[in-house]
Amino acid sequence: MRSPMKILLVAPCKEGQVWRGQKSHFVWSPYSLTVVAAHTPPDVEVGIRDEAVETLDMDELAGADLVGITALTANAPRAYRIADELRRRGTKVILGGIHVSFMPQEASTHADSVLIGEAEGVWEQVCEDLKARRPLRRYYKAPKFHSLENLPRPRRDLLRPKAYGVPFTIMASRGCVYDCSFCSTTRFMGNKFRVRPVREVIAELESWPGKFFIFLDDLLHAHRKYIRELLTAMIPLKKKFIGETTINTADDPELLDLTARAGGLGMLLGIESLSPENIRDVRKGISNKVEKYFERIKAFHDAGLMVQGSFIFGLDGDTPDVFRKTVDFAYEARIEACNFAVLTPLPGTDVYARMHREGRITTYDWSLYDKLNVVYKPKGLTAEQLQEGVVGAYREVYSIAGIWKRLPLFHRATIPALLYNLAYRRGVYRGWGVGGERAGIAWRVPFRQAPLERPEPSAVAAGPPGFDPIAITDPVPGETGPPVPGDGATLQVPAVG
Ligand code: B12
Ligand code: SF4
Repeated sequence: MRSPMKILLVAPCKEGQVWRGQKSHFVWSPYSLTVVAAHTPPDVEVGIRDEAVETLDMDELAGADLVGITALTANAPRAYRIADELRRRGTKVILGGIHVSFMPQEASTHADSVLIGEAEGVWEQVCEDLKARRPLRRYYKAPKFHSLENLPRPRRDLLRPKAYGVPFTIMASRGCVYDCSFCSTTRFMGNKFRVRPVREVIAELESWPGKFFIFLDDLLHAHRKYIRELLTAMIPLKKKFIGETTINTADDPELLDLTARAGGLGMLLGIESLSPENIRDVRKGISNKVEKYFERIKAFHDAGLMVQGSFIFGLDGDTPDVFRKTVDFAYEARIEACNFAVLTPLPGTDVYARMHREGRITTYDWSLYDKLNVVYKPKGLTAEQLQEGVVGAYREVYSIAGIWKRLPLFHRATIPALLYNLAYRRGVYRGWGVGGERAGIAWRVPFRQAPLERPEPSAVAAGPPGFDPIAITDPVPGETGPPVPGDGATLQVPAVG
């Protein structure tokens, strides 16, 4: 009898990543691959290998019938290196995930096959082709967004939960009705919310004996009726969670209260900028009213929820004083945790399309597209000011004095906020990989350090192969094969703005 087909799924971790091989709060279990594994037919053996927590055994991978590798933009070069090595050894490789979905032609130079978009309903076809020993198609792509009902349970049993700082993550909904210019979620997951049945989410949460988990939903509170139902059903579970939502959720204090009663500890809010012009420019004006920031953040605090404020530096309206103003705002509003992101032209976003068109992208080294490195020419400040500024802002808010100034006092969130800040501080002061191969240097030296080297724009190629700035399309018409059945909305291909 022939032994079953074996597929190994790999989560790569980029070189120099400070959390690689560590059990830190920043190491979350790889939800995407547990989802892909769940759609693998039962007669195919499947395993998950996560480079964040283990060293890849290339001999083991080379022995599989197929290796599937996931890739965000920042770790795409690492994914490609693993893929190249395996193909050199004669192993079939398929790439999937958000980066390769927007850059399929680039990806296909490193793999036998590329799965574009979500895997549900398409991965089964890949497995069928493999089992039938048919040649894999160059591209697989679902013609429609798949329904989120009756999905198989993600295969978390293939992971070692003890290896992770955050062993359990879950997604209750996909898609986003907004379309911020720096984000590709709407294009990747659709501009309508798709939600999973409440009972299925609850059953999944009940299967996890641990207490703490993270909602991966981009916009947890978007579908108000649904989230009320879900949060209400969660109360008896007595779990604790954090998630992500928009700041205007504050206008519904009852919902914030329900979130806290359901176990919510805090919410990540995309505050993005203190400048109304920037907010308008990035198309976030519907949810973000700059003049209401203080009162809205206070509403989260009043409900007993911590706020993790996410800010973008380097927007076209930013000038060198943006760092000082933002840090002071974080103190004044007592934002318990701060994320500072360098504006990054990620494939699939309008920012990418515009920067590329304007010739402002200074490197296509994807490993630097981690929102900590400057990869474009900013407008109101220099690349060096931006690079130094983000490092300086991080160092300041996560200094002991900076943590003290933001910590909620005499509040149910005081201890969790302190622990979170200390963990974050460790990441900040250990380097986080700013500067790619020069990982950590910028972070260890005083704030005003020499600018990082950047290639001259003239040295930058016209763009990577198959460059298509924002659309998920059939890269080569006809090569994705016949449509795969699915339901839900059709994958939209927005006009290039
Ligand atoms: C969890 C998460 C992380 C985790 C990832 C690790 C982990 N173990 O989970 C952490 C916290 C480390 C992380 C870090 C970062 N993240 Co992040 N993250 C997410 C988040 C919230 C959820 C990802 C997820 O599980 N989605 C749910 C699954 C079901 O969707 P999926 O991952 O797309 O997988 C589906 C398909 O893509 C496909 N698929 C995926 N992989 C594979 C592999 C194969 C073989 C196949 C066949 C199919 C396939 O099938 C899946 C099921 O349909 C997303 C937001 C989002 N909406 O996805 C952002 C997101 C992926 N992150 C993003 C970014 C920008 C980052 C950071 C650069 C900075 C940051 N923090 O914002 C860093 C980069 C880290 C690094 N150096 O590599 C962007 C990615 C944009 C891009 N082009 O890369 C996203 C989309 C957020 C956004 N809206 O902009 N992130
Ligand atoms: S940043 Fe948030 S609100 Fe804006 S499009 Fe992305 S997921 Fe939606």
